Amino acid sequence: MHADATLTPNAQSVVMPRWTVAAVAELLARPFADLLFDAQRVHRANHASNAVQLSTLVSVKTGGCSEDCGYCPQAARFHTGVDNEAMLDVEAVVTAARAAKDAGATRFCMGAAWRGPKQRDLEPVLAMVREVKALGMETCATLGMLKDGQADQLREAGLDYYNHNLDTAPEFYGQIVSTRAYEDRLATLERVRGAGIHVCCGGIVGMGETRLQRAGLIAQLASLDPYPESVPINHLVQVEGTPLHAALHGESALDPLEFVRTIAVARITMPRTMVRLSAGRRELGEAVQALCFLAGANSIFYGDRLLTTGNPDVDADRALFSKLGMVPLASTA
Ligand code: SAM
Ligand code: DTB
Ligand code: SF4
Repeated sequence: MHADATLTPNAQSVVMPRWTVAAVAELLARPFADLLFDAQRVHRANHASNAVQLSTLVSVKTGGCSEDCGYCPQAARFHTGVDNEAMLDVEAVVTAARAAKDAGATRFCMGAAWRGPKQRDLEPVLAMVREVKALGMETCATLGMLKDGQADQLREAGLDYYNHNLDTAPEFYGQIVSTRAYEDRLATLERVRGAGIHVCCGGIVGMGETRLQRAGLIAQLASLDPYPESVPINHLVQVEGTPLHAALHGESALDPLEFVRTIAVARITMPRTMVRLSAGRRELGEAVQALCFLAGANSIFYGDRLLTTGNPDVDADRALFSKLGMVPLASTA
């Protein structure tokens, strides 16, 4: 597929072509129709056209987080109206997973508002993973930074994917989060890979980053070796009380076409990955989402809630798929 000069990254290795920030920035700057055309071509060469993978999220431990991620309603230090709740019990999670499966989701992702799990926190999550896996669903968890051995325990329990986002370019990260470093994220991703768990890793756009910084995020993701199996691209959901809410930050929302470009570039640089249209779908509306699918997105978070914020309801998504002639992807579990 790299025969076309417009799709050629700066190859540093025969096995894994490396994408430089400059090469990704060049892609982002292409005429919109050319970019989408190439993204759709890469998409069709690597995936079923018109198929969308459905992942449902549940927050198994909400709020009270010790970290200071500027976008996040669950950080204890921001006054967002999200309370520090107790962990859900295993039965409640299994009930939610069964409902998600019945609604057509193939993957179930369990999220926790932690810097990382303590061993006593991990035990109930391992039970959740075992039971959700037993339903015949793909399992995913996002629990923050993992210590040595924790990824192996998750793998043994039956975890298929671990979500851990790089979120933005390395040089912008310090302006968004101060309680941990980019390198900490990369270290957890290595532990996840080392344990044989599939990597789900993406980021957020619309946080006031420059286009070059968006290119920096995509270049980082595409240069992970191998690149992630799933790449969630979130559009910042501005939550009142967080530092990145416009009222405090003064940032205007990102141009939706720039969001579509980011999706297209993720597709081109990571041809085989599942590009997930993630947070912010409600705000994007149907037309922009349709452009995102054309740009190569082939997965969504499906269900009425994300973790603490809203998502299009299941009926609205079904109606959208029907309008677009799209069909849910069958389970690969
Ligand atoms: N605490 C764990 C961690 O930070 O890795 C897992 C849960 S955390 C909520 C998962 C991801 O949700 C973040 O990395 C970020 O990409 C996304 N996220 C959180 N708040 C968001 C918001 N307001 N808008 C868009 N994405 C958001
Ligand atoms: C991801 O990249 N996005 C999801 C999931 N992984 C865990 C989370 C989005 C959270 C949006 C804000 C909220 O609902 O709290
Ligand atoms: Fe905590 Fe994760 Fe939110 Fe950061 S993104 S404040 S680590 S829940």
